[in-house]
Amino acid sequence: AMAPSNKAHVVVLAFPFSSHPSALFFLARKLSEWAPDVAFSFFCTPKTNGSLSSWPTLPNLRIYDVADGLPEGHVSKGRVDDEVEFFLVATPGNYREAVKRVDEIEKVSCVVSDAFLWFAREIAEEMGVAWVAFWIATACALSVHLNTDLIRRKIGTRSEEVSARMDESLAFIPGCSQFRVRDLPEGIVFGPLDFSLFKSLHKMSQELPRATAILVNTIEEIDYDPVLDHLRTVLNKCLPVGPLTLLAPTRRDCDSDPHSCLPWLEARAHDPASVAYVGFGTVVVPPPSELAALAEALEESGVHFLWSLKDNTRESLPAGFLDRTRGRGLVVPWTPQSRVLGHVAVGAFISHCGWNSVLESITFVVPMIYRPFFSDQRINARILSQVLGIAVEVKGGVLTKDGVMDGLDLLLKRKEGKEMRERIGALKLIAKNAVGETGSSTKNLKTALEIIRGSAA
Ligand code: U2F
Repeated sequence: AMAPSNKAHVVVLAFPFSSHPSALFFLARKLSEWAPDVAFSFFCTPKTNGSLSSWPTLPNLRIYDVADGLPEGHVSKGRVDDEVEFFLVATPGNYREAVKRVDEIEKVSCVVSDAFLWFAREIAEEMGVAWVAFWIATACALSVHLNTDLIRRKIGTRSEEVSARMDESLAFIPGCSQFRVRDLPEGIVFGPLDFSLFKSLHKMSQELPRATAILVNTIEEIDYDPVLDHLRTVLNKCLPVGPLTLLAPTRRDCDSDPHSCLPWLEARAHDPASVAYVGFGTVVVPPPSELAALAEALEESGVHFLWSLKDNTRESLPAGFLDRTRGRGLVVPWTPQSRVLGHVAVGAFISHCGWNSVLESITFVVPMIYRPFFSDQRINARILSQVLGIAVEVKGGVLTKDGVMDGLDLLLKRKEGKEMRERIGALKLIAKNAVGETGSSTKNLKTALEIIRGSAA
């Protein structure tokens, strides 16, 4: 082994599912660019690390594999939950071993982790260094997780009692009066509370107050003050550093376009804000009946549309749909979403309200029609419609032909759509300022870097 140096060495532990690893990788890259004198070691599973390898390398950012816990010869059934389960069984041993190995070569001075990986606190403590956590979503979602025990005491966890209280407000948590029990993520008072990920998130809610700082992928001026104020009483330091997509604009060059979505959109450039973009992120699979209803709505509405649809769900489309809409619609398994939303032709976004998609809708000024499915998506949706006024729920809460057609008409044709676009335009400026040279997110990220670097002393 090399002689230990006094150089700061930060290990970054990523949670390997959905958009978590790429968000943390953005952050690690940004910090690496800002602090060329600090060594960064990024840890994730081999599959995810493989997908990150298309990024240009940085001399002070190295990538290491941790075991994914999958049994030998495991054949994926495409169910993320199974893979999460195997992965969690392998934790924290997989990260601990991998971190110990690099620590022997170059002394670790700080642990940065996805907030989901609560055991990073133990790993940091064993090495006598600070733990800084990263929360990928809103301050509101973070707050309801941190208040899991309180919510359980107030609402209960027996399904009969919870279902009777679904419409009650969460006003007993500061800043959360606009949310109802039904908006909560699964695993707090409803859903399979004994699912390993939910148990892990409960543990996270107990550990996060011990982190030196929590970075949140949100914008100080957009997420509300009462929620952030509350978080600051519970956490040692809470630093909004979003939107990461704006902080790392280099990503746009890496978003390749294998299915030629951009040239297709370019042919519609003469008609600004006329195309509907459909995308439900990386994990949601809408039920077949809803996919069929959505297809019918797109067909009957006559609008041009671009749809990011996983190949294994294509069979839910009505017979002949692709032929009948050829030329007017493009259905592909993956799009460079940021660049799509950034294209002038796109005017509406049918979305599940994943937080990254929400930030992209703001950044590229495209109003949403939403159909949230799980996790923090209902909370995000509620913020968009009740607080910010920049999105509409699909009528009835599930994808129906009439509901989707109505939403498309509102966003693409009616004055309400235009007004929403104006409101988003104002938010976009706020977001852009936040990541500008003297903006709040930039300042917070600099503070975070000082904390991360300072722990080297
Ligand atoms: C989970 O959400 P997802 O990862 O499913 O969805 P998003 O947060 O919206 O992130 C999807 C990202 O993938 C990109 C897109 C987003 O940056 O631009 N993408 C793409 O480039 N092309 C495609 O065809 C499809 C997607 C979870 F389900 C949510 O509840 C959480 O809010 C979210 C963040 O924690 O993670």
